[in-house]
Amino acid sequence: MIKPYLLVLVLFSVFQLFATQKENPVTQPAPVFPVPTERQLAWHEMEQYAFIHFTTNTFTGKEWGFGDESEEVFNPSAIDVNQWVKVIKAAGLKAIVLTCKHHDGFCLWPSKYTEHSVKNSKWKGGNGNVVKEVADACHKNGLKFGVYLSPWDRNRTDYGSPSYVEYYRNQLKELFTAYGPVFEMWFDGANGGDGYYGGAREKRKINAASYYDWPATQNMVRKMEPNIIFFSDAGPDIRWCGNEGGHAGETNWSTISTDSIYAGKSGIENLLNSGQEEGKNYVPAEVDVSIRPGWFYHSEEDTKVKTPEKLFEIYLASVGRGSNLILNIPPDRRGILHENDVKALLGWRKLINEAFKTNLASNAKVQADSYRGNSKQFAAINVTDGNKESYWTTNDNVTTGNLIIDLGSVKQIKYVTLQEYIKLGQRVKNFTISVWKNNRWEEVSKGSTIGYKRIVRLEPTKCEKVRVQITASKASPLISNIEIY
Ligand code: FUL
Repeated sequence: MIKPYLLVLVLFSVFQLFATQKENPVTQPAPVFPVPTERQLAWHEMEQYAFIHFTTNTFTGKEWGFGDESEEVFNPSAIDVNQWVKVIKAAGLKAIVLTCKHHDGFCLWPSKYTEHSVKNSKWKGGNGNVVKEVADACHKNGLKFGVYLSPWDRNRTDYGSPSYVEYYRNQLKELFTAYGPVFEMWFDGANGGDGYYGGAREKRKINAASYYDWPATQNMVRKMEPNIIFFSDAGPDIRWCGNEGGHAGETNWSTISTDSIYAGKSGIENLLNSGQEEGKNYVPAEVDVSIRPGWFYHSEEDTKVKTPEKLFEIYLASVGRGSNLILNIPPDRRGILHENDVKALLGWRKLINEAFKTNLASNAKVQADSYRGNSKQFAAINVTDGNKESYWTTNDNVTTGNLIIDLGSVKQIKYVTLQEYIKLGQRVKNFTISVWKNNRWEEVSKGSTIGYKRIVRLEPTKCEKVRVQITASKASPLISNIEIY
């Protein structure tokens, strides 16, 4: 017979246990630093947008104008930026980044700081303004607008001296005050050396690490546009992916240590392509590639426009590896996107729509081998609930785990999309995907990083269940989304 005082003790202990559990709900994992900023998170969600290269090169047939081109050559016969916007939107792209000034120094807006601009062209009798037209059309039609302002300027007499940096900053003031909001500022480290330079026609090399004093320029721009995303080889917000061929690294860390890299530094392409697992800064990669061999329109490349299939491969190697894609579509001499480019873009969109039409994992049953504190908040079901704010994760000391998605019946599958909850840092180092077939698990793919998004293409296969195994992670893995197509 149990003694009454013992019974009281047991009841009291049980009560205490519940009370402490109530006081200590399962907490979310600690962040793994560095973590993305709010503006980087918003940028990730854009996934893909357009690049537009348009200037005197379009009319001279060059890729890098020398800087001595007459303003008069810029004369599109039938410019229609609404056509650009319409096609770009239909292709699923979310923004346009425009070459407001390329290396030749010609400005697509009537800058008050130079004569080398549209104001001295024949186009619209010198009263035209491409930047304004494009910014207005974007903002009116729900696309974001971004600027490319080449730091290298082969036209300017004072390129290489401090006054040029002031000129560059003045132009940024013009652009950001008159044509905002601007979501992204694109600048590169290209400096081929020689140029017109106001008639000097010589070679000029600058010290890319110090000449432009980028931190001061960025502070100035950030004051005008607090949410601006700065692109350069080295960030600070997003980095170059290290090539212009359309592919982020198979292993792609959004983390990298930027203290020793700067725009224009050579020999860092591989580093930029894969990022660094232990990188001290969060600087995700952007993949820039042109739909044609060149960045500018050349009629002889009309037959060399990338096919929808090639563009689809690029999509998988960029967006499908956790980067954003900036796809260049150069307007022709009429000032519109060429028929062949339009056809390729729309064909590409169709391929994406077909491939990712029905998510077989939407609201599917999921099982995990373990989940954090056995709390519903971190259970497996969070990966198929369509809510990007919810995620599956494990206890602090557990850095591996598996999720089994039940498709309900045998289905043919070809793609698996994985997403980490990156707000608390990119973590996953390795994963595998297996399918349940002939009463056993068959491994069908393995990969390294996931990050914001990873799209895995499989040999088409039929199965009823799919298993995603996280085999290595920096800390508890946090998976917010799994889709299966
Ligand atoms: C490079 C430039 O030199 C090319 O002309 C092009 O603008 C590309 C996007 O960036 O660095």
